[in-house]
Amino acid sequence: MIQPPLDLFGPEPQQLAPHTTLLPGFALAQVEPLLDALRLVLKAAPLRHMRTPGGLPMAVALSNCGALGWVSDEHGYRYTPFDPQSNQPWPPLPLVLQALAGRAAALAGFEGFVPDACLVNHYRPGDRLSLHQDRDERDFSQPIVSVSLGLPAVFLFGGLQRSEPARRIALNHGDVLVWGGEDRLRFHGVQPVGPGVHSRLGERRINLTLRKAG
Ligand code: MD3
Ligand code: FE
Repeated sequence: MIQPPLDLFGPEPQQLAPHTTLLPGFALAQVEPLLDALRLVLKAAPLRHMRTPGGLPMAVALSNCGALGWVSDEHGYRYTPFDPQSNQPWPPLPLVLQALAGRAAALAGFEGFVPDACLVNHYRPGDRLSLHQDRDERDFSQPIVSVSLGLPAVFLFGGLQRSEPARRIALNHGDVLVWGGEDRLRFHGVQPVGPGVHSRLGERRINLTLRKAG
């Protein structure tokens, strides 16, 4: 039997929509430096369950790094320069993460992307993120870059209206997704993470989303 050549770095970029590119395994070569940087970030700004404006705690635990961080509380959603838990600035955006996001964005056609905010989403098996739009950033012409680590997840890739049916797309450890342009305001979410133990991260999925918020 003829075998295809072994592709150590996964398949080619996948164009999911005109301005949405999945880069399978793009972060794999940087996982250890990323995790080292993340450890420092979470030591300074621990993961926490933020409350929705309705008062309910979110299933996903989150934190931030960069000049701006996203917070949710009884007053609503917003980006702030200070961690309300410590009244200190959010930890700086690690260079390894900023550089990875810049390279991924450029590959997807967004040159010169310089993020100023990175949300850290932490999922345990069973945790989900319901369908939403990301519209708290100032400039929707700037893309968002997401890095998935740990347990796999199925993300819901919807349309510009909540009522449109969503496609289901697998996101695996090391995958990077870039979306911008007309896809920037698509509804999206994450299905409940299935049970499992990832060889490096254990019983968790971590998603980093890099944004230009300010
Ligand atoms: C863009 N995070 O933090 S990122 C968020 O995996 C957030 O933690 C998710 O949504 C997570 O705001 C998803 C990847 C993603 C998935 C679907 C999309 C980005 C998308 C659909 C349209 C546009
Ligand atoms: Fe989102």
